[in-house]
Amino acid sequence: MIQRDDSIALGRGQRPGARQDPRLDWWRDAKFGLFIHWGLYAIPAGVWKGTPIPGIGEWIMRFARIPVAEYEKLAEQFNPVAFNAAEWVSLARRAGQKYIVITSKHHDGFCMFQTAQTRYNIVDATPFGRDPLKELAAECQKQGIKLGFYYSQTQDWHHPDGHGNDWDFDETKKDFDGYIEHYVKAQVRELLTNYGPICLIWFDTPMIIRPEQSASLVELCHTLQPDCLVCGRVGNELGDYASAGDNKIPRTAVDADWETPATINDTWGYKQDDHNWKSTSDLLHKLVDIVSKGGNYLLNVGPTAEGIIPQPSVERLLAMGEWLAVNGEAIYGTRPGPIQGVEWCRSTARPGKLYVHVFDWPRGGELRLSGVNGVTGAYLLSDPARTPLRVAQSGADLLVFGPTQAPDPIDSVVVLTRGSAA
Ligand code: JFZ
Repeated sequence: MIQRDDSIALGRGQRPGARQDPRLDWWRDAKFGLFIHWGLYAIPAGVWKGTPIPGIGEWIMRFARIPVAEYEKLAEQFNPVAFNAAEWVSLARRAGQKYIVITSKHHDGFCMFQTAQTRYNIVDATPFGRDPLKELAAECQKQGIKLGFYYSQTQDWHHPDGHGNDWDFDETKKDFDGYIEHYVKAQVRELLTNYGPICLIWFDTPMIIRPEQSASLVELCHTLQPDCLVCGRVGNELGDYASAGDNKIPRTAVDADWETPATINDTWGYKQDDHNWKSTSDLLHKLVDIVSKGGNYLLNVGPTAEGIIPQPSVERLLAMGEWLAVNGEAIYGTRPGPIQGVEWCRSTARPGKLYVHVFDWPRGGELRLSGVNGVTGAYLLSDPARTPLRVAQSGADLLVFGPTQAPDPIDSVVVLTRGSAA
């Protein structure tokens, strides 16, 4: 079952009808991205001193109230020698994903990039000594995938003035303004200066950030790289596009620029005990459901401390890529179609064509569609010969006569041509 929810925070630039900004054109067409949550939390992988810690893995420092002095030591062991930027980027490409968003700094404050603002970073504090974001940036350029950075601007449990750590630091004595002004801004500047073109910055959990602070972060990003998009979680209803709640899909089509960030299992950062993998069918249905409502799907993987993307994630992404290799025309560059609110199918559209995504193929292969008109022909997207399917009008409904067996067990796409496009 698809979980539905209407909780989309629409920012100023994202009000219905506001899909005008051409800087988002690529993003509106991309539909599917790879989210990567990777950091020191992959070492404990959900278990601290022998005790499994419930909840999402990248939150272990807070959930177990681990003191900075103890958590910091994880850096001395962090040596992900199996990390291979070319393989990660190639996985995204083969999965049919058009952009990658990776954690540059999550709430634990550990920097997965070289920064002059703290020695608490992967180059200076680990035996690994390499900058994986540099390597990913080079590979993304090479393989034609866009790269964006997740950056936790409000929560930082390592910085004495960052928000969220009340077990080491006294929240009332924090200079949060100074932290934003001198630390966060300096790091955003590094991220948007040292890694080539960055497609977006994915800020998160705005919490206590004030409107003028959110606004100045947006401005900083746009000044450094005018084409860099800013995720709505920068806070205070700002940013270039809206973010749905994690794993949440709106009930109906939303005429705004929005994205659903989602897990493949139940955690973002790697957890050794989380084997609750969603099926390929569920993941593809979610992608299609989201695209049919006008959104993007940012699907997460949590690599291990060795730098390996868990095999169950790889298998599912590749299976999605196989379906997309055949049916991508019904996803990329499309807009929501006219058939909405029907349980057994979804619809996407582009000028002259309407794509009916059939999740539950009807007995006998006879599709009854309401609310479509001007149809001049029909064929299965998976059929290279485009053998015409018989169509007939039945009152206000359109009937399409397909094969008796579902052409695809997950989503069979029927193309309806309209107007002059034959
Ligand atoms: C945040 C993070 O705290 C989490 O670790 C992860 O990075 C995720 C992608 O984002 O968690 C959230 C943020 C917003 C909502 C839920 C979880 N929300 O709006 O429902």
